[in-house]
Amino acid sequence: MIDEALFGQANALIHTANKILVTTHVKPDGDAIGSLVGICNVLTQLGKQVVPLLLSPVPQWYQFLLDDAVPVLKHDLECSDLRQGAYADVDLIILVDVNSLPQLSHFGELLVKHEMPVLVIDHHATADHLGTVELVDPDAAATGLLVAEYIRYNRWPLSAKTAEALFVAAATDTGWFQFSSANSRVYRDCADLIDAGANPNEIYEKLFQDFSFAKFKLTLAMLDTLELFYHDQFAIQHLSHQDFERTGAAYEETENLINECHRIGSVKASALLVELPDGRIRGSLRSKSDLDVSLIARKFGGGGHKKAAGTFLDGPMEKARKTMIEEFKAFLA
Ligand SMILES: [Mn+2]
Repeated sequence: MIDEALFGQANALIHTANKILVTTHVKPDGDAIGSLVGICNVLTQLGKQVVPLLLSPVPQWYQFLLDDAVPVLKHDLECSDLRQGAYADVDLIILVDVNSLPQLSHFGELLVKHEMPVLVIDHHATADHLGTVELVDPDAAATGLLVAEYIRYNRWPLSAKTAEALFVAAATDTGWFQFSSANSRVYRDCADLIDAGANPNEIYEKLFQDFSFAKFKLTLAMLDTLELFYHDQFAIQHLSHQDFERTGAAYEETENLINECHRIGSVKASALLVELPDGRIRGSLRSKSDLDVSLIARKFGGGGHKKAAGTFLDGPMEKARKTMIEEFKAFLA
């Protein structure tokens, strides 16, 4: 839970601000986008000028959350554009679902250069303490639920659109309530969001029953590489650049694919290695045991949570694969 005094400090920042820039981490997931939409909606209702900004494109299956397209840095505008046009005279920055510089890419470089108040709303354990005020609770299952808590504290009206966005945040960060993070607090908060207009059945169809055929073919390619180690407790799989070209799937379409192998009873932890167009390897790590995969991610400059973490590794694929198999040995062999 967040100290109420901190909510008061966050309010002070918001009340004195005229134009607020809201952003989130690179490769935004459901929690990132849901939290961003939620806080933007509420601030707009309060009469604030709000300028959202994304640091990577939104995966197609989250598009339904956005009424208007949100500009993407390095795609729709350059860093130098952030001092002019719609982004001129910003006097407060809000970061949701992120408190770490590497996760902010080019925006992080700007952030450290300029003296501007920053409000952080986040639930990650890894923190660079980027905020003037930080609403941070690593026990929260999703940042979206911290946004919901902040709205509730202020008794700000919760629209159906906002409730839907925050429900998506909670539902996706808990693997549709399957992870151990889905505790009674999550269900209670989500019940409130449903009462406010979120429709779980509709959201489920939009998120999980709307795959492209290309994504399905990509899943097959990934499963074809699946290998188990250490008495079948560690699962590793990979996707090459060619797999994306051949199937026509987009890079964003790997989200949640790693979880498939956790349906195997013996599997306690897993890695999915994805070869990027520039030759780097993106490693996603998952655990469904006490094994803390963020420890492994951090060794390579990455980060995340105990049960879900990520990092970049040097290529080629075979080298990255051997490195990961070796890293998990200490935990599972
Ligand atoms: Mn999150």
